[in-house]
Amino acid sequence: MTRVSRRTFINGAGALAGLALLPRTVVAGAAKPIELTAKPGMAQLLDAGEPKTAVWGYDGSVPGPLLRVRQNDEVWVRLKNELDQPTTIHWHGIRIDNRMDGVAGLTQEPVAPGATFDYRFRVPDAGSFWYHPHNRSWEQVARGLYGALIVDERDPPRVDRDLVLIIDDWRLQNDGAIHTESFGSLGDISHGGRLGNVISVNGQPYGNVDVKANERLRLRLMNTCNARILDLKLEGLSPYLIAVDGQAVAVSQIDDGKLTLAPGQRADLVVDMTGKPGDRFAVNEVSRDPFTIGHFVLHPTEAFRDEPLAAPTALLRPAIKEPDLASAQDVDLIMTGGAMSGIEGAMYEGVYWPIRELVRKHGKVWAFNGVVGRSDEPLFRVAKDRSVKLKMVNKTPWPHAMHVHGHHFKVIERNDGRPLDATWRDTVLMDPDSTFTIAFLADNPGKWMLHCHMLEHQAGGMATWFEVGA
Ligand SMILES: [Cu+2]
Repeated sequence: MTRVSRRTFINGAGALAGLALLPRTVVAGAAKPIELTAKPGMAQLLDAGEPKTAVWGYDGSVPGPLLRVRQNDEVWVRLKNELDQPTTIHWHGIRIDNRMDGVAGLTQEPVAPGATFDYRFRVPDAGSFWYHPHNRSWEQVARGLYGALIVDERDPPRVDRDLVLIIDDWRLQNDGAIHTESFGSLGDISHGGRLGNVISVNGQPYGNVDVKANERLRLRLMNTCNARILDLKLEGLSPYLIAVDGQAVAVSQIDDGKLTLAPGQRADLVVDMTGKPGDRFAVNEVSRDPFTIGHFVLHPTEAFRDEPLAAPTALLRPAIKEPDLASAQDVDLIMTGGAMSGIEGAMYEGVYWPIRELVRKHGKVWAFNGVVGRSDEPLFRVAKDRSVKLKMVNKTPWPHAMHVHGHHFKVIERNDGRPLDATWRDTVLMDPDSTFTIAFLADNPGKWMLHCHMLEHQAGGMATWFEVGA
């Protein structure tokens, strides 16, 4: 069963409903906390008339409430856990106070069922971020625990509408229920991760958006899939890329409308609905198993304006300090393991295991520098305000979405033939058998995760941490 394929056909024939807004927008920055309750809920992920899906969500909804705050303001969220297992919230991409980073067992104890935890932090960067658990995330994110955190610029660019589009995939049974038996399956862990068979946009079956000709949208695209790399194409449109992983970039026009988002990544686009009344533009996923995610549906008679607006100006440059490459601390990270990789064995919990036992006894298949998962010792320690040059060698036949906590980095060397750019990222997609060197200034003290954001790879061993001195 691949609903992903079937949906392509259904979508062409079905009635077009407008995409609802995210369930609830909460403006943070107040004098009292916003309560977010992690709890079970129901979502209509399949078409109307088909069964609903029992999910876990923040306030029971998928996605969770859209949190909105202005740059440099404070977010104060009181997480209440009404699940039957411990959880946390990680604020993906925020250069955050380490105590608020939400990594169970590293920056905090997991929040027990029935307990609460207050997350209180300032947001230094404007942009598009998201939040999700960092405890059993391969299960908790797949069940629907995620939401968007938008940090508004003090002087936001002029657009007619600002839309968050959160794209997720789900592995559902025919009765609409989440396929829970395959959580943590060795097949997923050792291959490309848990790939769903149903796509949702903002928790709905399709991302159809009613627009008018020459309307200008800011689209905040987010990939919250456990493991699916999204090769998106805005058919017939030429969006401007204005930010990546929340951070402003030099404005560039994407002539063919194509954009790749690995799990965890975000892109901000400014897109003009350059067409005539009645036109439709599909948003397609164009990789090996193509499908349609939604359409922009232009009003049949009315235009928003006669001509599209002029190209947008760039957002303010990120306030991130450049690393000093000459004095940087060099760190090597050798990534091994996975199916068809020929790894012989690795260290796990202080003991060397041959690969067969590692798999059979522990369900682990990946290693960083020969070590499976997070151990007591960090991958490296670095003094505060020293730069780090991290050379990541992917010796596996699989792509990986490498994510650094607490810092944004630049890719300063890559051997996959793609050009270097000045983009600040928190997550970077590495091809199989590729080598990337990233650099950042370690200016945020604390214990920070470095892991693959394909959540089954993370669970299967692709996770480590580093420590920035106080
Ligand atoms: Cu990976």
